Amino acid sequence: MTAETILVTGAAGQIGSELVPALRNIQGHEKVVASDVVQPQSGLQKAGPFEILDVTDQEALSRLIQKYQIKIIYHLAAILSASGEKSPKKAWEVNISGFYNVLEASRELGVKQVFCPSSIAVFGPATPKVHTPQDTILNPTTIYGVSKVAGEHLADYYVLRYGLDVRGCRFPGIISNETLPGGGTTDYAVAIFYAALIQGKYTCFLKPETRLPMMYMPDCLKAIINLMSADFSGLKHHSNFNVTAISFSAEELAAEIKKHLPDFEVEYRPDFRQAIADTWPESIDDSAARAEWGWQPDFDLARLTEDMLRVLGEKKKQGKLTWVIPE
Ligand code: VAH
Repeated sequence: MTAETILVTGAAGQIGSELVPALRNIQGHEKVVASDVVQPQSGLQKAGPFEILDVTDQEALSRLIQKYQIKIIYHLAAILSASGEKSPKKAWEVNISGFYNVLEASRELGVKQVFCPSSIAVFGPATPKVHTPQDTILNPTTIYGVSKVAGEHLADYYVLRYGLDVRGCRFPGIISNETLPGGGTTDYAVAIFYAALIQGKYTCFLKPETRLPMMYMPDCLKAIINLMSADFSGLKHHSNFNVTAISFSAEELAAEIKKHLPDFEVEYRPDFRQAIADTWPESIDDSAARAEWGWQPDFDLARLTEDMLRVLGEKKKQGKLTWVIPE
């Protein structure tokens, strides 16, 4: 049987820009259609099919699914936590109406599998902060978190009502070195590496003691690919698996970087994103993912830091490490 055709929405984003190449290596370049509302920074469109797509346009989405006979959708298009607080209406439209469009088009047009990431942003002030359980109180305080809770329930409705194979993970902060993230509260943990190499100093928008669950991109891709390969009939959860790899505070990350760059300095100047981070867990219980589909992360803080500085350091040597460090 020939490999089934995949659609990735939000392909120009932090996860999409690395998931598309990973899927193309597995499925074949012509079998993975990348899409986004903007042209990607990386060469995604040169390495295989790329389409401009606004997921809030249900007709355009349906036309794309029919044009390529899409059978699997990785739906990554979303407005993240910090950006969402600046534009709640747009966040709801993209995160929920967009997801509804994907589920409805999948049901109508014979798409077999849908992946949509959820987030630790579904948790809130009433959620246990340490070793946060799989099944617990979800009282998010951001529109992003609200949209992800709604998305989890919408996905499970499509599983129960229509038997659609929908899967998702509640990702922690994702750290990566391919495409700069945009609009996230955990983005400090990416920006700090660029600042360390470009300026030798970083102004962190969270307090030094702020501890959050995090994951390196290779582990994020591993989780997505492994979950989507699991036997659906063996899953008790579907759209909302807790997954994590590490938990660290901003000052612990800074100290790990200083082991490699001893002169690196960090100043802490919390902004509105501190109030968001304060509502999220410090650590996550991901035993359900480990039990139901064998989840197991590979990168700890030391290995992540070493790899980030190696890859970004190489880009710096080639004169390709550019980024406007927001003041
Ligand atoms: C954000 N990076 O900061 C995303 C993520 C857990 C946080 O969902 O909004």
